[in-house]
This record gives sequence, C-alpha cells and structure tokens, in this order.
Amino acid sequence: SNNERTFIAVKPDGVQRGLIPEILTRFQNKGYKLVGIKLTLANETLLKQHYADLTSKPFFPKLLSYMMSGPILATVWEGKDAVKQGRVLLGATNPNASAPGTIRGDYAVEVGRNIVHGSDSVENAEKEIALWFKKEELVDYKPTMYGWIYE
Ligand code: DAT
Ligand code: MG
Repeated sequence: SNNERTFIAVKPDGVQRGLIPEILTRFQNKGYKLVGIKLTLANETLLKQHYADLTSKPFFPKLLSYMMSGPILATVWEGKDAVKQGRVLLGATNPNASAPGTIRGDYAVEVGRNIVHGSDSVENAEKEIALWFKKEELVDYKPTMYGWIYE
C-alpha cells in the first residue's frame, strides 16, 4: 500500500547539531508525505516503552540519558514501503557500518550518537506512532505532487 506509516525521530544530538532540515529533506525528497511532526522531550516512562526490547541491555542507562539530554523531533512519514525504506535512508545502527549516502553514514560516527531513530517493522511503527502522537496530531491530506511520485 502507498500509505504505510513509519515513526522517524531526530534524536537530541541531531537536533543540537542542526540536522533537522537535512533529515526532513531526505524523507521529503524521497517522496514520503509528512503526516505528523513535533519537537518534544522524552521521559523515562515513554522511553522504556519505546525501547521495551532493550531495557535489560548494559547500554540501556546511557541510552536513556542520551535520549533525555535534549529535545527530540518526532515525525511520522507515509508512503510506499515507508518502514523498510525509511531504515534504508537511516543506514545501519552503528554509523561506522552505515554506507555513505545514508543519514548515519554521512553524519555520525558512534552508535551512542547515531542522530536518528526509525521504526524497524510495520507492527513497531504502529506502536511507536501511538506512543509518541495523539490521533488528532496526525494529519491526512493529498499532496499536490502525489501523481508525480506514484503511477
Ligand atoms: P536502531 O536504532 O538501529 O533500531 P536498536 O533498536 O538495536 O537500533 O537500538 C536502539 C538504539 O540503542 C541505537 O540506535 C543506539 C543504541 N544502541 C544499540 N546497540 C548499542 C550498543 N551495542 N552500544 C551502545 N548503544 C547501542
Ligand atoms: Mg530499533
């Protein structure tokens, strides 16, 4: 379907480094539609749900303080295969394994400062979107460019 949704977040380091415009531009230029966006602060309760599969990892306390170190830009993008292709745009979790041309490959060097988050499955995307956004914060509309992106 052309309306799969994914949750993409610019993490505190990406925000502080002025990379919001660059990251939004990459998703926009690819052809995805922005349906939700807000600058927000994460708390421990939210992050423990967001990273539920990682709470027992040794790096989790550092991950928590990193993610609470400043504002996060939470976004939702919609489009064909948006979850999987969104991960392709991000690059590998460890920036040193990310190819040049990906966001992490181009702008990050350490796994603990990898500047962006992207949902890893459609199921997790739905969970994350519901966790970070209220229903009424997501906006549906038909972009004028739609017919130039989809046949
Ligand atoms: P991703 O963000 O690519 O989905 P993940 O869900 O496995 O990766 O991990 C979430 C975040 O946790 C990741 O973006 C950075 C941090 N992280 C993962 N593995 C790590 C490790 N081995 N050491 C330190 N931080 C790690
Ligand atoms: Mg993940």
